[in-house]
Amino acid sequence: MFHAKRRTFLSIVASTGLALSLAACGGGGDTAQAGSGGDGGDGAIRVGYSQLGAESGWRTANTESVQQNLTADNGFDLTFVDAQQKQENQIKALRDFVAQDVDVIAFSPVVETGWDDVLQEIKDAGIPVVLVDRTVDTTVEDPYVTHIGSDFKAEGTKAGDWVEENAPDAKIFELQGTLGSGAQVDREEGFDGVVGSQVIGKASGNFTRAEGRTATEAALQAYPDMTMIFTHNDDMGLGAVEAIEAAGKKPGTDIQIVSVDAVRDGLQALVDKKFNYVVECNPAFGDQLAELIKKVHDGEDVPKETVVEETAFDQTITQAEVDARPY
Ligand code: GZL
Repeated sequence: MFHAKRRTFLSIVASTGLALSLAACGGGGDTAQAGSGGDGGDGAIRVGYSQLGAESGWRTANTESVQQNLTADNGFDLTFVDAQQKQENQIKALRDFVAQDVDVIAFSPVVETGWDDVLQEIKDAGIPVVLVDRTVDTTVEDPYVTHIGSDFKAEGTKAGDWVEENAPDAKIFELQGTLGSGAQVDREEGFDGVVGSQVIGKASGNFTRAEGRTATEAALQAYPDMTMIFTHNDDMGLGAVEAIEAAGKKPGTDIQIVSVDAVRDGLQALVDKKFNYVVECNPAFGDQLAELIKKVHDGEDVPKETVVEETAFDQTITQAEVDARPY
């Protein structure tokens, strides 16, 4: 397709430094675009970004980081679309980006599967994909240029290691994220790989506080002997705190809580002794994402995978440390 040839041509031109000479020679309709690497106008990189939703404190922080870095001043023309956690909304946004012939598509897939058709359409259009945060499971060959995000399995393993060390007799209810999402699948695999024999029940809270509370209310009835909840994110864990307290029990004591994300509200629960251990999942990688997109657009080599750096926190964390957190 012309688009594919044009885009391939431009990326070769840009990456071999021919753009300037073509611009000087006035080599045809695309020369300006070759020189500017964008829509021929202000030279900004036109990015279509499909964000999966606004379901959690982590997602809010991630959206802020992306929007604070993919700015006009930083050389971007960003179209940012929130899918409200609906895959069909993401697929529509991705198709719109193809129709708009953006320079780069970036998205965080709400679940791992169901992307084959649209990823093939994007590939046929010759538009490079930068995968952000979540992961995809697709039959499309080489569907994206690069992925930036966390190692979710390592996060689950880190949580399991703490439980193995500090609560080897715990009877654990696993409060899972959106079923079929990379974060849910891999955190479950990592955690259960260490202490799966201690898990007495599982249910999804879809990464939201409200659904985390509802799932925990049911679990407290179904598993009255639970002594711990492993929650795949802080928001569901905070919903679990509400359910545990409504049941007349003490979160962090009667029922310990191990969580993932380390947004400020989650760390505050740690200071308040309602959470017991929190594995960090860093959402603030918008600066790294911006640099990756620039390199992809300019046809420069990029790593297939960029894993963001993360740590973990226990109840030794101080209020001052929590107050100093950026999100
Ligand atoms: C993890 C991210 C997860 C967070 C949740 O990178 O995809 O989605 O852990 C968010 O808070 O909903």
